[in-house]
Amino acid sequence: MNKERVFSGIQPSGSITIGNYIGALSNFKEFQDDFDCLYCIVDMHSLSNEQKPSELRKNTLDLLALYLAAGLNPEKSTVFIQSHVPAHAELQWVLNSVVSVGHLERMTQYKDKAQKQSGSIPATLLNYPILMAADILLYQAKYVPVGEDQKQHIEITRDIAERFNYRYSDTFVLPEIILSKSGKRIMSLQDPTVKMSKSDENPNGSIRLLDSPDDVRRKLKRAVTDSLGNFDYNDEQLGLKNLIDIYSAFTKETVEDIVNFYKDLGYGRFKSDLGEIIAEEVRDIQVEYNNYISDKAQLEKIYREGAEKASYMAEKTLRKVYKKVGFVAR
Ligand code: AQP
Repeated sequence: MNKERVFSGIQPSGSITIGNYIGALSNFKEFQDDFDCLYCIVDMHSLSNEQKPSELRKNTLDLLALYLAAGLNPEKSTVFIQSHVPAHAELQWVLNSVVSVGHLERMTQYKDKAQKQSGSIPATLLNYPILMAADILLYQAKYVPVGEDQKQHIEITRDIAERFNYRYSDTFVLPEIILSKSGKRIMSLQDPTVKMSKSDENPNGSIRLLDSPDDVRRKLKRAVTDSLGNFDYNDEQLGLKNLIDIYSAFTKETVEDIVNFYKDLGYGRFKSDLGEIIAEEVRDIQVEYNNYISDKAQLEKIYREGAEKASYMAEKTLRKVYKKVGFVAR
């Protein structure tokens, strides 16, 4: 029996954070045995923000090594780099024709990120959701494990698929989001009203998977909480609430158990314990990461084979799409 497909990706637009890890990467391996999984490093998406070429190249290979360090097995999952499969860009072009500019301009992520641009807004930022739809629809993926911030992008992907299917007859599977059980949205350690992001310019706002254990502890110590001194989980104490979410994501303990345990011990002890918990997990990941990143030949073999497998699946969908829209077959 054919297994259902899972697709997800992360942009190498910086060094990845524990937000990316909790919301996405740490969940990827769970699907490997029961689903046909494709995990992509979406380097083309990174061009929605200015990138230094040498950093983009480094971050892409780092992310591949981190995928492997986090338990992705290329024998089970297709692990590849987006720009190695031209069908992503080709399908995106076709899908442009079923999306209105107005719809793209109403996307929350576009509005947020456009506002932060100091100069002119690159068209890649506006078109980002169409490329993301192409990524998913190319592989007829049924499930997409992502963080909560991507919910609207999955909705527009379904919308695009429905419009295409309506106009040209049934072609695409409608994908569904899978949110991680704990920590759907991890917030900045310096401002708990904004999402923790890898492109955050404040180095203390996020913990990176490649941060040293000492940096992890230091950032935790500096994390913004409040002066109420009341160990509780609520919307008046957003900094503490976020740290409890992170604690729960790393330990799998319930919020209730965490609050009960720390309510008499105080913020200081809680932050210091959390620093140790994250530092330990990050250290384990880094041991694996170092093994992979030091073997460039092996990384190259993995991304080449991944691109070959992904291209085979992608081309099949693209041929079907080209035929339906009326392109003459080559
Ligand atoms: N703070 C977060 N909490 C939970 N999940 C998160 N994700 C991102 N931030 C958080 C999830 O990580 C996956 C990869 O995201 P992406 O790289 O494709 O883009 P993003 O959501 O824009 O991530 P960043 O870190 O905020 O990157 P930049 O700064 O480049 O925009 C997705 O599944 C996302 O939900």
